[in-house]
Formats: sequence, structure tokens, C-alpha cells
Amino acid sequence: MKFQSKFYMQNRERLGKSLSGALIVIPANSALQKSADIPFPFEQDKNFWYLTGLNIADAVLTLDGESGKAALYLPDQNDYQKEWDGEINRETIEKASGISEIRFKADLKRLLKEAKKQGRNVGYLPPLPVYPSKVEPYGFYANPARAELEKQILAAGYKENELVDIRKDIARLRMVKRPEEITAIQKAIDATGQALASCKNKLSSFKTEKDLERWLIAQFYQHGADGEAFTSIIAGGKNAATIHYEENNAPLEENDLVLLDVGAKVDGYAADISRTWAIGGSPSKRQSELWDACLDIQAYALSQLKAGVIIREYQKDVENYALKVLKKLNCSMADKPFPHGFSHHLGLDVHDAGVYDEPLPEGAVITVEPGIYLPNEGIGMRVEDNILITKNGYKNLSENIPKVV
Ligand SMILES: [Mn+2]
Repeated sequence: MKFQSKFYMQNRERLGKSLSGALIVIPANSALQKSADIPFPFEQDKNFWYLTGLNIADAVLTLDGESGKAALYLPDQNDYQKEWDGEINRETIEKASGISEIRFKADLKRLLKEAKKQGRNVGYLPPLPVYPSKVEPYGFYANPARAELEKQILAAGYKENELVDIRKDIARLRMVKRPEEITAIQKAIDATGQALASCKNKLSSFKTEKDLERWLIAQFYQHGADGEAFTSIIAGGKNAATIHYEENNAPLEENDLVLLDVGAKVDGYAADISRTWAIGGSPSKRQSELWDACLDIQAYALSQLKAGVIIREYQKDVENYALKVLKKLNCSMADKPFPHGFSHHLGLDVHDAGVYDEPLPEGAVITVEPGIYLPNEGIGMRVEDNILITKNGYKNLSENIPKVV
């Protein structure tokens, strides 16, 4: 189930209003090669999705910042694509997105040239570097769609100072969740909670991280989700000290902890929950005191949250608190800066669009996720909940998921 076209129409309207005068262009993602003639499963650009609800590769949305009119430019499909992938259907597109102005991408050139003649700026999403330079610090290559569109804009005669970076304008819209978005996130959280409960019940039956992962993902589907929102992290023992461990293939050992950082996806929206459990059922004294410290840091972070807080300042504040707690427990990580953010926005992207140096708005959904990583002790743990920001505080959307180690 997707949202009604009204949702996407209103998003376009609000973006248009915030950028009156400019011609706004937003590209869909391109499909990418996985191996030989097989592409990766297609993943849409979330800005394009937020404004259209369409899963088409290589399309371009244009939005007139004056009249608010939207048009969709479709890729030319060749006969092979029509036969193998199915022909793009204009009626379906109009019904899903509410866009009636549908053209071919070859016409985009003319539109850009006209706008240039009229002296209008172009609002766009500046590309990340594409091949051969990897995106820092992640070490992967960016989807080439934005760079391709930038090339077209420059070819129409635009100079760099006539291009307006609209990333923040979209992020400001996306970081305030609307009621149907909060409902979708809540469903994703509830499915994640049910899947976790089932895993915890059967914990002693899993011999490896992989066994646990397979059961978890099956349970996501079982409870109404469309699978995982991101690659699950299932990390036993020392593996949990690697923050984004994703191999998930080691044996689970009796006296170790296992960290699960996982989230189901519902209607395109993500949950992002972390819990840490004692594999044998009873944690050691050290494991318990560290877990209590983790919960203590999370409670402190939560107590700081309400609309108006600036995440960057909150990060420093929670870090100071966390390092003091960790020092008292003789943790090796107490002398270094905390290795990751305590919070990120959550939505269509698991690390969702947001403006981190501006006040948190009412209606934002963020994670709160302190962790303790001690490779020298073979211990890693994290607790993570999903939080709706309200005027005077917050609502914990994942409060029903138990935090027993
Ligand atoms: Mn997270």
C-alpha cells in the first residue's frame, strides 16, 4: 500500500512555495549493474519518491516554483525494456502521483533552454562524486542520476551561480513527519518489535548469527512488513564492537552477548531498533553493569529532547555525560570522542534527510542510540529507540519493545 496521490501533491506544493521563481528539477535514481546483465534490485531516490510516489528509474520531475505545476519526464524505453521490464503505463503514473503532465526526457532539453532564456534559476540536488572517485567517508560510488542531470543543466547554458542547492529545502520538509508517515513508521516499529520478541523466545535454538537473521527477516514479513529497511546487524560477542558489522555468519557462543540493530520496512518507511541480549539468558556482572550504563546514557539523552533542541549541541552534551559514565566503569573508549551520533532522523531513509544544525521541529522522528564498544573485552552493545519529537518533550514510539539484556 502506498499513500494517496494527495500526499505527494501537497509535498510538491510546499516545496514549490519555498522556492518560488526557480525551475526545480529532481531526478529519479538510475538502475545499477549488479553483475553481467543483472541489475541490483531498484531503489528509488527518496526525494523523488517523497514528491511523486513513483518507482520509475531515470525519470525526472520538474516543478515550477511560480505556478507550482509539476511535469514528469520519462526515459525512452527501447523494445527490449518494454518486452522484459514491462511498458511504463501513463494512467498508473497519473493515478499514483497526481501528475498529468507526462513527457519524454528528450523534451527536458527544451524546457531547460526556455527557463534559461527567461532568466530563471534552476533548483537542483548537487551530485555526490561518481566514478572514479568514491564518496567520502563511505567508500562507495554514488548513483550517477544527479550528475547526469547536472550535465544536462550545464549543457543548456546554465552557469554554476544560477544553480540553487535545494537539499536543505527538501530536508526541512522531510524532517517533519505527517500523520500517514508516522503511522507507517509505527507499523514498521511494531513489526520489528514482534519479530524481536519471537527471536528472543527462540534465542537458545539459534546456533549462528545467520540462523537468527533468517528467522528475524521471516518474522518481519510474518508481521506485515515488506522485509528489512536496511541490512540487519546481528553481532555476537566481539563482533558487536564493530559498529556496522554486517557479516552475520559467526557462531553464537553461550556466555557472549548478541547485538541486533534491525528494522522492518512498511510502506517505504523504516524502523531502526537496537537491542542486546545475553545468549545464555543470564548476563555476567560486567555485561549487566555495562548494559545498565547504556540505559543510563539513553535515559539522559531522552531527558534532553523536545522541539527546539539542536542535534549538534545535544550530541556534545550527551557525549560529555556518556564519557563520564564510561570512565567510571573503566571502559577503554572513555578517552576518545564517542564514535557515532546518538541520534539521526528516521523515515524513508533509515538515516533520513534532516538539518542537524537547526532546531528540531515538532513532528520529527529520530533515533536515540548510545552504544558501548570494547574490543579488548570482546563486548559490544547498543540500545536504540525511535522517538517522535513533541512541543514539550517526546513520545517513545518503541516503548513496547522490552530492554532486558
Ligand atoms: Mn540507527
